[in-house]
Amino acid sequence: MISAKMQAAINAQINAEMWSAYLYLAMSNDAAHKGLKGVSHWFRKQYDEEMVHAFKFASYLQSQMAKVELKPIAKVDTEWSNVVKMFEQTIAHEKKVTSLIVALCDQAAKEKDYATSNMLQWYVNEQIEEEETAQGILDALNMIGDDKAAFYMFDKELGTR
Ligand code: OFO
Repeated sequence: MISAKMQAAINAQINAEMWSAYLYLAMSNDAAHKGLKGVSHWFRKQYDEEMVHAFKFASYLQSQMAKVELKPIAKVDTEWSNVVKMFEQTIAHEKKVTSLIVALCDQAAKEKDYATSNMLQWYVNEQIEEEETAQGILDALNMIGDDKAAFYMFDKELGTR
């Protein structure tokens, strides 16, 4: 059984993961609206990943006989001036999520909650990947600059995710 404090913290993280999903769904919709099929697809997949993150936390709570409490999801932006802005926000957001995961790790360590610490290791690794992937895409975008043909290929490439 996990502590009430840990239960509340994981429930807050479920909300953060769902907010992330909502953010990426909004980016997917905006990209579709701008005619960027590949970018839209990439963010739609990212939405799926965030929902997996949320469900994984929910399953963990249930395995510990703890209650999942779904809280309201705060509003997200719905429009971005360009794809660079989307990925800049993605990186900033993932850095913030990483800090939330680290705070959960700190809490688990403080409580000597080894089961939760162990479960959280998956998220620690996942965050490394999320930040690295988003940074790689932003680096590619910066290389592309104003090259329309390269941007066309970039959009196609993201569509293969
Ligand atoms: Fe759940 O990793 Fe992104 O936010």
